[in-house]
Amino acid sequence: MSDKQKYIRNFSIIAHIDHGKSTLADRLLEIGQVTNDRTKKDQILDSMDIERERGITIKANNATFDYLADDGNTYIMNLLDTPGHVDFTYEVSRSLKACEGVLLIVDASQGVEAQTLANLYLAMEQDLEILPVMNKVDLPAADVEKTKVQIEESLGLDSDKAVAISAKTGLNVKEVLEQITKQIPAPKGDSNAPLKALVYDSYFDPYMGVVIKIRVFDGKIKKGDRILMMSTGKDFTVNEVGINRITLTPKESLETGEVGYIIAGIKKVSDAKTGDTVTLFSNPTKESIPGYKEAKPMVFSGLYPINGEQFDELVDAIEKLKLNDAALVFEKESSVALGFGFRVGYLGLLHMEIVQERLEREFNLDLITTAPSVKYIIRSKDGMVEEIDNPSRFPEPITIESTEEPYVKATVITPNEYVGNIMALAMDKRGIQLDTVYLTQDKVQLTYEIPLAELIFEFYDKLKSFTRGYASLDYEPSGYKADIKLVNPANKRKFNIIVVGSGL
Ligand SMILES: Nc1nc2c(ncn2[C@@H]2O[C@H](COP(=O)(O)OP(=O)(O)OP(=O)(O)O)[C@@H](O)[C@H]2O)c(=O)[nH]1
Ligand SMILES: [Mg+2]
Repeated sequence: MSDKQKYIRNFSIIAHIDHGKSTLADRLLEIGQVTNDRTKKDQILDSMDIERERGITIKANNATFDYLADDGNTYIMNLLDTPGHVDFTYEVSRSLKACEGVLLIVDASQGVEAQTLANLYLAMEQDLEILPVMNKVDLPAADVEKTKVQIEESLGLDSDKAVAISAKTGLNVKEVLEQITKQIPAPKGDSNAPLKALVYDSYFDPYMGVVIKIRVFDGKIKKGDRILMMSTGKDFTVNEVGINRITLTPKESLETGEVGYIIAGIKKVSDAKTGDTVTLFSNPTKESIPGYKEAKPMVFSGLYPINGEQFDELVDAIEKLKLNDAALVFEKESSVALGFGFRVGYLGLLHMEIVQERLEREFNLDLITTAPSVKYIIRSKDGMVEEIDNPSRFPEPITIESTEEPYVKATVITPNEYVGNIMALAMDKRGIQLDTVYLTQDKVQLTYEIPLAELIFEFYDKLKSFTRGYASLDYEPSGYKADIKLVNPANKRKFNIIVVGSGL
């Protein structure tokens, strides 16, 4: 391992929503002198307007800084800040592939929540080093001792390792960096091997074309190199390589273990695929890096330009957005009332809202979406099996033999005083209880199997109001089950809502 490689640390910051990831990133970037009194602003890595207005991260973002550690060595730190909301878990799993370790933040005034666990499992699947960090200790409600118990008992991590910090005031934040240098391993990889780099994200810049974010696993890449994109077989010449220090900062080269960006005159967005492997044209690596699992859309809706003449612009816009949002799935469709548009698959309702808003803002379009729907499997009486996510394509009920609908495994974490309310809500939403685990004396984890259609349309809002905002929710697909409501006349109401909901 080269000397330089020994002092590289790549880590993601992961946590439940609002536990302070982006605020901690701010403090780390101050220490790394990437930002200063003049340039700093709160949650600086939340660079999109929508993120700033809503106060949440929706897009993973990275930044690189130098850190002079107490051992006298200067480390190259690359941090990846990730979103906490369940709809954007795909961003987290992509970021993790570029890292050797994670900071798992737990808000010490709230304790372990549903996405704390979900994100912990993602990091464990990737075999990453996990450093628990207790945040917000400046708050009067913070309870460090109780949080330590949860870190031990619910997360199964060593709480002695957990640093207690305030990302807001900066208390103990430097200690987090020291722990990163000591606990998170340097990247492995062979600097003499042929170039092997993973495309973990990209975006379209109107001036520079496609900017590709990469993690170099073997070899190195520099300006002037002729590169090969392994999944498409296309080759390009590198115009610029560099690192992100809030602004893109060109460098001579990117070497084994580093995370940075390349610009290679790629104009067509389909030529830069997230999950692809970049190698050298003249000396390619033999094996590509296993890419990402495709994100599975959960919710579908139609997306149409209000002004039909904007359809071509929408085609261009949605392809460019896909570069920066690998979870987006779409296909062209048309409707009598709305003309030409797209059927789009999203990871959840917030994702749906954000996609529409980004297309409108970033590409200056006026759009309408049709009511969201999940994907049903319909078996008709003549033996046909169809997957239908568009309510307007539902066959006549009389021709239907049976239908199946998607279910999810939903995990709710709640203070125990609300357990009764949640059970009533879940029953009302056709949930099947699978498990109840006491995480601590006063915190319970309930697991349900519940129809996705019920979960996305009302469950979350009701859960929040039934528990005064204290419960948290995570979910993952768990397959299809018979959908009784379509064939049972007593449940016709629901069927009507979905069909009427299509409206257009
Ligand atoms: N009192 C206090 N507030 C904090 C601290 N860290 C973060 N906050 C506040 O908590 C809120 C959420 O902080 P963010 O940094 O945006 O949280 P996040 O984890 O990045 O949120 P998502 O990216 O949306 O998941 C903000 O209002 C912060 O000011 C802290 O140490 N103490
Ligand atoms: Mg954030």
